Amino acid sequence: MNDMTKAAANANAAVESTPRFGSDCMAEMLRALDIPYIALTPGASFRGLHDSLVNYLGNARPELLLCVHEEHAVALAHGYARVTGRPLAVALHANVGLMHATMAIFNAWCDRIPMLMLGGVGPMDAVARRPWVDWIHTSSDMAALVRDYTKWDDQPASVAASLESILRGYRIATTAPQGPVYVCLDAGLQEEAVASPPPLPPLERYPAPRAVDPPSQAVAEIAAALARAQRPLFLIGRVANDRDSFARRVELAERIGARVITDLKTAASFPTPHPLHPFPAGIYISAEAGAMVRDADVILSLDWVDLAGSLRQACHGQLPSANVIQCSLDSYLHRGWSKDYQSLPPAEIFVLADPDRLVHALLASVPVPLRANALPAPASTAAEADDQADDQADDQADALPSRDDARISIAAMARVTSSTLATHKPSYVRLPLGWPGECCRFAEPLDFIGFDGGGGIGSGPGMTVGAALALRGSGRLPVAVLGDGDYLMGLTALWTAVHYRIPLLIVVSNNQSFFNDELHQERMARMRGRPIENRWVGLRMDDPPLDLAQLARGQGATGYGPVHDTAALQTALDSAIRDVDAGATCVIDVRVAPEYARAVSSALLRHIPNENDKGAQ
Ligand SMILES: Cc1ncc(C[n+]2csc(CCOP(=O)(O)OP(=O)(O)O)c2C)c(N)n1
Ligand SMILES: [Mg+2]
Repeated sequence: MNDMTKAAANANAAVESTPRFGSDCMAEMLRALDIPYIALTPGASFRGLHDSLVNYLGNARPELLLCVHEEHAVALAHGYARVTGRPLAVALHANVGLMHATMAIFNAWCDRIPMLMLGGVGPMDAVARRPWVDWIHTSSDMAALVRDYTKWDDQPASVAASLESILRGYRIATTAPQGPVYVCLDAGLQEEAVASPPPLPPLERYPAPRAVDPPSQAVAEIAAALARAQRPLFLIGRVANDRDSFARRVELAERIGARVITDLKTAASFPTPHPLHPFPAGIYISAEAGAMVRDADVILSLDWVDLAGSLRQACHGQLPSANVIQCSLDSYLHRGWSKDYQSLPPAEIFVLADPDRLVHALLASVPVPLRANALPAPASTAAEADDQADDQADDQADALPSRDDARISIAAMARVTSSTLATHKPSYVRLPLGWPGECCRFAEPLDFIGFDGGGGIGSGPGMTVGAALALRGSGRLPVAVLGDGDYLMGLTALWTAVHYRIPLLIVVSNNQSFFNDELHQERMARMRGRPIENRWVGLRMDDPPLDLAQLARGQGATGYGPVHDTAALQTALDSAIRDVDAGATCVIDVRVAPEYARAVSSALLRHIPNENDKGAQ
């Protein structure tokens, strides 16, 4: 019996066999869908459902995961789905709970994460409302708060309709392109006594829709284009994380002899040590990877996030000379409010298909290797080498007075951390912007889980807990390297990990600042001829210094640090690995120097000039 089932057994279960209330039926529907957990922060708008989950289903399948903030509940479901590909349910209290959850929902939306969010509202029948609180926590259109960044929503008006709505929501959330859905359950319906409960819809009559293969004509054209190509290049973005799909991508790249670029916004999708993957993955296209983009004559994008932006970055604002093939279903989700669909990509061939299905089909069309060996990767240009030298010189010139205490460089922290963890099968849930490429060695799916989707800081701890829950018992060590800002915004998510005995390791890259924005303030000051020494004002968090390890210990986790040098980091890592192996939730506070690699800073701060915008940098 694992800890979660023990927790379920500990509940004073008076499990009944026949549903008596509307929410008993709703809870049964969740069980029929085989949803293992429902993350929540409690609220009276779903007290009926809460009671049914505990006292009707016995707090098992789904089992409650108590979170101390709704943002953590959604982030947890996000991290879980990143690992398993499967949705969790999340219960969100009327108005205020949903409001708390919004940033995490936006992250999940941008990351195309399946999630079944259940809200409470009302009672919609005003006569049944309690004074005051039911009125402030009732809205005419609750889903309006999140409609622009959810895939679908509903507020069913009967118990029977609620069952259909939950089933439909599950199917929509899990159909590609995936996304979070929101079903708002009237508190009146949840609490309604049902004399003759509506039957659950028979799931075999409502199967998941079958995915469609890419059109054979398009597959033939793409296969021919790749066969003709002299310097084919794959950009691998949002794809499946199962081993078979991973292996098929390798097989296809080898048969075609295509070079490959992967990305840190998405999970490990191709072995980075493979000779066809010559340069490390990054959040932005590196100078070396950019040279490969410019050198390529055919580019196949497997749902690369921000294809147009990456091509423009690589080609200095110009269109690439290569023919571009885009394979993505994402345009099915594009809406007006959010611009997370990114710039319109140029593509001679655009296939509206699941990228892994295209890979599958191409393997059948390209049965033999087309090229014996990997193409050598082109060197970056002399101009780029000069730029890099200038950047290094700038680094010297720009250096601000350092703070008195000793700090580790991010590169040194990364080297020690990745080499120490290498033999413990780490799954990196998150890496910070300054993490050096040479420490991103991802040989298998789940070696790296991905990013947050929407750039919403504070999601790191919650996503880590969800990913670690999914990885529990897998033999992998879940590890997240989080900025101190991200950690501080989301740290009470750790309580859930401690409470449910979810082992994980968080290494905080603690520069005692929202440092990303120091770079922006420095840039503003430079552009306006103002003192760059002030770049830290309103951003630095060192007076008083925050005791990050103590904040972990305060929640029952194990906290190490602050560590100021690599020897102390090594010692802390060795102990933390033993602790995590024994089931602990661990945090190491590492004091790092405020710096990113210059190339990262440049990509972060500059928009890409285009032909009409030569002056702006
Ligand atoms: C919710 C939210 N607030 C503000 C920002 C703007 N922002 C982007 S990066 C960043 C700094 C994050 O600090 P930290 O996690 O410590 O990372 P660092 O840049 O210091 O490495 C901020 C505030 C954001 N992306 N999300
Ligand atoms: Mg920071």
